[in-house]
Amino acid sequence: MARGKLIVFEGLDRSGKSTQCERLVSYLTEKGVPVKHRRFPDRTTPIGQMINNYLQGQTEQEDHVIHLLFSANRWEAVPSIEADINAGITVIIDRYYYSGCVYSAAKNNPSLSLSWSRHPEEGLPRPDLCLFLDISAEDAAKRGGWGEERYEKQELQDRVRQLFADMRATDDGSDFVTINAGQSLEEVASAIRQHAESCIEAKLDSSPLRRIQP
Ligand code: Z5A
Ligand code: MG
Repeated sequence: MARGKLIVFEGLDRSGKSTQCERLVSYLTEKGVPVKHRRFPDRTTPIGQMINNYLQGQTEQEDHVIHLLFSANRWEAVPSIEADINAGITVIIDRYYYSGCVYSAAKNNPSLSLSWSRHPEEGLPRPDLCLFLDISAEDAAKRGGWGEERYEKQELQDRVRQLFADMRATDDGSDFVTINAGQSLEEVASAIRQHAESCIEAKLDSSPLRRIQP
C-alpha cells in the first residue's frame, strides 16, 4: 500500500493557515482521499495544556523550557503520525517545526538562537510538502487586531517575519512552496489544492518518510 503524505501549513499570524487547512481537509475528504487533520500546539494533551496556559498568560515558563515543551508536543504525536502515514492516510498539519523555531528565536534571548532552537526538531518526520502562506504586514493588519495571546504583538511578529525568511533561506527548502496569502480565499485555496494534489499523486510512494536533518 502507498504511504500517506505529510503536508504542513506554515506562515505568519492571520495568513489564513487554519482556514485553508480546514478547506483542504474537507476538499480531499470529499474526493475520497484518506486524510487526518492535526494542529500544533495540540492543546488537548497534558503538555499541550501547559503550553495553552503559557500562551494565555496564566503561567510563566523559562524561554528554553517552553521551547522544549512545544517540541515535545510534536514528538509525542510522532507515533500516531507515523502510524497514519504507514496506513496510507495523508496527515495535514496546521503549524509545525518552522513555527517552533521562529517564535522562540524571536524572543532575542542570547542563548536561544535559531540554530539552537532547531536541534530538538531533528529527527521529526519531514514534510513532503510545506505550504508557506505569505502575507504582507499591511494585508495581515486588514484582517483585524491581535488577540490576547502572548505572542500577538507587532514587534515580535516583525521579528518572526524576518526569521521565517532567514529559515527559508537556510533550511533544506525542497519541500517548500510559498503561496501568496494576500489573495482571495478562493484563489489561495485553489493554489493550495494544486500543490497538495500533485504531492499526493507524486510517485514517492515507495520512499520512506524522511526525517528533519541536522
Ligand atoms: N507557536 C510556537 O511558539 N511554537 C510552536 O512550536 C508552535 C506555535 C507550533 C498559537 O498558535 C501560537 O503558538 C502562535 C505561534 C506559537 N503564536 N502567535 N502569535 P496557533 O496556531 O494556535 O495560532 P492561531 O491564532 O490559530 O493562528 P494564526 O496564525 O493567528 O491565524 P491563521 O490560522 O494563520 O489564520 P486564520 O485563523 O485562518 O485567519 C485569520 C483571519 O483572517 C480570519 O478572520 C479569516 O477569516 C481571515 N482570512 C483568512 N484568509 C483570508 C483571505 N484570503 N482573505 C481575507 N481574509 C482572510
Ligand atoms: Mg490558526
